Amino acid sequence: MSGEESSEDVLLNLTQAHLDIGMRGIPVGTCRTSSVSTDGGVHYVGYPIAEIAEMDPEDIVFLLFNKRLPKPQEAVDFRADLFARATIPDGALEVLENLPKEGHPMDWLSIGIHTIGMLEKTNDWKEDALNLIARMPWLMAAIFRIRGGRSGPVPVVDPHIGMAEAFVAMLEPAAEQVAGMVKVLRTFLVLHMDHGGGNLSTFTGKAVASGHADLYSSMAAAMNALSGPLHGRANQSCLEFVMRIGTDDPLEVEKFVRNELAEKRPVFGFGHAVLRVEDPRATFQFALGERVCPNDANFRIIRTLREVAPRVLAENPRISNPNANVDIASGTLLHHVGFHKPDYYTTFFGWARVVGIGAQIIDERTVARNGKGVPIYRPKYIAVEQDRD
Ligand code: AMX
Repeated sequence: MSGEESSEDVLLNLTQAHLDIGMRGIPVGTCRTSSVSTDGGVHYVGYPIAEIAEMDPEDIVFLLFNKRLPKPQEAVDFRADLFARATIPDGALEVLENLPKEGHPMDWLSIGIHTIGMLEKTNDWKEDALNLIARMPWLMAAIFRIRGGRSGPVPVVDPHIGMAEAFVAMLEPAAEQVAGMVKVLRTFLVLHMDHGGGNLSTFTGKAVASGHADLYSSMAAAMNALSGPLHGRANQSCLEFVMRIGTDDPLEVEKFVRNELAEKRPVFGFGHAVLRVEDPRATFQFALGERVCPNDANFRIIRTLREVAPRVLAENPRISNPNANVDIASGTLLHHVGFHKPDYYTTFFGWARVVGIGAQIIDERTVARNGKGVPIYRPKYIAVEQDRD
């Protein structure tokens, strides 16, 4: 904007080329839970993600809701409150048992959230958000079990063992798989809980909530947004992509990457809309993989990809960030510990995001404008004149 130009002038002078850009970079609100910088990645309430990645997921829920980490007694009390909410409304299991198995697990997650809301919403934003977070391990386990052919009640597990721990226990995997699954899932949840305000699913959830749809309906909408292949479903696509490569030989990997680009297909696990360095969440997961599964076949491939792909992608000046993003390693880690079906990976992402989106909806609905809440979203679309016949 020049010195003399008012914001109204700028608006009047907007052209179609300024507008059909998916609102990239246009400020539309405020976010109290997290921020994303081009060189530092995501920070939760000011904490760089790598600093808190191995904390208990429950403490990060507290952080995002209360904008500070809990003191020791507060952490105990918060867990007690959260886990007391882990009751499942009658009828929810029956609805899930009757869903078409052909549907994507993300569709099940969205319908599951909607169903729990229909059965038990309180219409208090915070109560509903905390209740849903507490019920997510059960909902996730129910989806995994029913789709996997195990109908009937989900085993009753003491929720106090922790969110990730309870979900894994409800799945009843082989005893030797439990520790690995819990370790990778706890970190996955923390890394994916929030990512600023403008990503599509968070924006969608807040937009729907701005019309005073309830928390569950808003969250189901957010999950539908997350399910797209350009958004949350990229973590599924990324492992499928890695499996297609099938070799960790650097020359072969480079040939594969170049061929994908020539065929106009994305090199999954690289690039970012905001970041201009490797995503710290990718850096963290690579370090975790070196500890957990250094010789895993997929891990060896992504280790080579991390060396090769940025160099090849950087040859194209249009690509703003040729470095690894969060999706490069999460599927490999989940696969290694026993979650073998990539089409379920976005549900883990959704589970984690329920926390950040829930916290952001509460902020917009009950904190913004001195508690009055942000008004209903109503952006302006500029009409484009069409020729009449
Ligand atoms: N492979 C191939 N082409 C890529 C690319 C990649 N990894 N990253 C960017 N490009 C292309 C874009 O498609 C775009 O092409 P166009 O000019 O023909 O439309 C051009 O480079 C410029 O893109 P950009 O400004 O650098 O990024 P963007 O904001 O448009 O897109 C992203 C960001 C993540 C969608 C893109 O980098 C991509 O498609 N990556 C591969 C898929 C992937 O890993 N997705 C996970 C995203 C993780 C996350 O953000 N959560």
